Amino acid sequence: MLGKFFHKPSDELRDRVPPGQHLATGFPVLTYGDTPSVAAENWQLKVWGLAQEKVITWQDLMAMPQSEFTADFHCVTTWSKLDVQWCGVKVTDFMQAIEVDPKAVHVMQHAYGGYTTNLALEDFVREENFLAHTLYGEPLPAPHGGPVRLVVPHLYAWKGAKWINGLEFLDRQELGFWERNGYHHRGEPFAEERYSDL
Ligand SMILES: Nc1nc2c(c(=O)[nH]1)N[C@H]1C(S)=C(S)[C@@H](COP(=O)(O)O)O[C@H]1N2
Ligand SMILES: [Mo]
Repeated sequence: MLGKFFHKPSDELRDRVPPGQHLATGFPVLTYGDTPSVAAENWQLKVWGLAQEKVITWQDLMAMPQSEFTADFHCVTTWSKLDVQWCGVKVTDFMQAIEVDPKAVHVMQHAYGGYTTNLALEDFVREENFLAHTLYGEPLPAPHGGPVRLVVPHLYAWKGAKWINGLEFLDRQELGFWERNGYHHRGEPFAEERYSDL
């Protein structure tokens, strides 16, 4: 009886850790290159491509509906962190503020510092995806992508640009930084979509 009682939570935990991943202690920082320094009041997110061009400011973002999120985080370098707590704006709420052409099927995220990462539109516009500005109740620290980053919990964490500053809507798939450098175009952790299949 006792064994059964104590086994269940660990089975559940194990089910949430994708194959080939282990649980990290703390919250590691994974950045290619330098950490840009962007003050919240100077932060801007430009929308272009197959969308009406628009610049979203920090003030604009704060005026959108705010939500809390608890999400698991999986880095393709094999560490995962469960139940990360964030606040921010749901992508589905953000989409209400912009006008995207129905011909758009992909989106490229751009970031201060030049990082890019691509997403199919159906992987971008999902209830559980969000633009995060708060981590564990504190302003998102710069090393973790502050003032604003994207979080896409159902894919490996490289699919969320830290210091995000652009969304380019596209009528075809283009590859972002890691995707051009040997990583998978989609990156679903339970399917271990780690390395390029193209
Ligand atoms: N702009 C930018 N975004 C980025 C990265 C980066 O190097 N630059 N690294 C990606 C990778 S590989 C991961 S695992 C996560 C790491 O987020 P963390 O540093 O907050 O743990 O951010 C992703 N977003
Ligand atoms: Mo990563």
